[in-house]
Amino acid sequence: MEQTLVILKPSCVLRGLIGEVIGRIEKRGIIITAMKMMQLDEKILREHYAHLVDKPFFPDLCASMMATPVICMVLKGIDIVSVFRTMVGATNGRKAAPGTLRGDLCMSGQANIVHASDSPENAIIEINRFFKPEELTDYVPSDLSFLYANDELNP
Ligand code: IDP
Ligand code: MG
Repeated sequence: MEQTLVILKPSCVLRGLIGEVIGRIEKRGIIITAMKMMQLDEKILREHYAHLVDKPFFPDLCASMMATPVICMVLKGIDIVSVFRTMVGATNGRKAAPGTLRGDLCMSGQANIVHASDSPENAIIEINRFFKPEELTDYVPSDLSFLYANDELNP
């Protein structure tokens, strides 16, 4: 089953939204296979946001991502990368659709509470960037029949 890397940003931690976001993840039927609190530094952020290092807002983005420890999670599910990106919503919280995490819970293009991998290829790279192999689990609930149909589990 596919996995994705999620970071609950300092804007989520500081606003007391950790439980709300994790609650929505659980209620959707998404499996959490790894989770930890971590203080990010500039080195890991330059890798993680390599596509943004030349942007004028990069120093501010870095500072905002180092403001508090973050929560890093690995989520598992069928098509989880695209499912969770849809659940997160557009980058700018003011433009994100109602019902999405950003559309319901934030008003900013930068302090937008959640990071989620944007492709299965990047998810693998990002999981390995933020987690050591021994921190990952193969956990799946013993009975998946309440989450998915047989032909979804065994196509
Ligand atoms: P994403 O988080 O929706 O995948 P990206 O374009 O990958 O969006 O940008 C990564 C993060 O950089 C965003 O979540 C946001 O925190 C920040 N960011 C992106 N664009 C801007 C901007 O124009 N101004 C300030 N911060 C930005
Ligand atoms: Mg991105």
